[in-house]
Amino acid sequence: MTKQPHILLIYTGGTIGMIKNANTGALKAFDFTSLLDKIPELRLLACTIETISFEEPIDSSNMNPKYWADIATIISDNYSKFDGFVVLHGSDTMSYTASALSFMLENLAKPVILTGSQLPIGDLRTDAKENLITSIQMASLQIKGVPVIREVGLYFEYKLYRGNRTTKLNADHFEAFESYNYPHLAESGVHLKVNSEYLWKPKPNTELIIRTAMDADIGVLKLFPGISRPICEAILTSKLIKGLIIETYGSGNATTESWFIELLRNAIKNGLHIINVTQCVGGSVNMGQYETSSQLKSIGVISGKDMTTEAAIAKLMYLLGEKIDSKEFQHYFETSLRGELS
Ligand code: ASN
Repeated sequence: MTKQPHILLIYTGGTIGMIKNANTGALKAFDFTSLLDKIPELRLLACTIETISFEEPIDSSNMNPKYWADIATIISDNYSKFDGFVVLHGSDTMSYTASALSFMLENLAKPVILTGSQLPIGDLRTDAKENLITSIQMASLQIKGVPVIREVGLYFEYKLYRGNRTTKLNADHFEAFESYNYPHLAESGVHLKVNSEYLWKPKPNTELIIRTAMDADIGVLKLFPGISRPICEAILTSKLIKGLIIETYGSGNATTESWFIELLRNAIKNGLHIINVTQCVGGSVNMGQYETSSQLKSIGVISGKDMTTEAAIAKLMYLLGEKIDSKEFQHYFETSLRGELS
């Protein structure tokens, strides 16, 4: 008999494990051990499961790079012992964590699947059970003893996505996530259907390296018609900031007003890395397609291509944390490292 896959379930918090406070009605995290008692179905799965929990489970609005490093370290410390990892996480910032983990876990060759739910696991109409059970099944998929998923995925409401391609786009629907610029990796229907051609293929014969030195001295500036000069100036001349993501219009367009371009030009000259990411949920930055983006390209703005803002934030923190040389920064940013851009 072949050995059953051994899965580590890492509980960080989120709605999935929350319970209503009877007095206030507010949702609050509760002890993880009782979470498993709520799903006896887990014993029916063709895998063995061990669990590990954050000492203090958190609402994912409190997630930060230190917690990302904790999750990456748990995975790395247990990498040889387990065949796959399922991370239970709040949905609010799950796409950020999925993106960050994808960069932190270099040469990952086993499944790391993030999931959570919109309703707590104890709720009658909960989406938590399906999300949890199918995530464990996805993490258990193997062909001849080799895991099928060998990257950081996000499973929610019948679909498995590449984690660093996702965005949370609905606070109410069970279908809360989407990946507009990359096809989903697998779908759960009557059967689990894996889209093998879209799966990440790790480099063979490499070892997992964890890289947890994220540098969070960054900013995101979302453009809007009427954005004021003094506010842009305050951000772009700040000595504190090392990298700035500008969320531009359409295919990477911005106002051509000279004060704006000059501010960007000077900031870049002073060593600030400026990344162009579109405000659109789908599609790509293509600087030079319109006159309103040609200048951005010529002054050295880096293209975020079709990356989500979540992935761009994680990548910026990661490359800054790795102290990538200024000369190589643009090259690394514009190159796919973990399938985060096309
Ligand atoms: N606020 C919750 C969280 O992100 C939302 C959820 O999990 N659905 O932790």
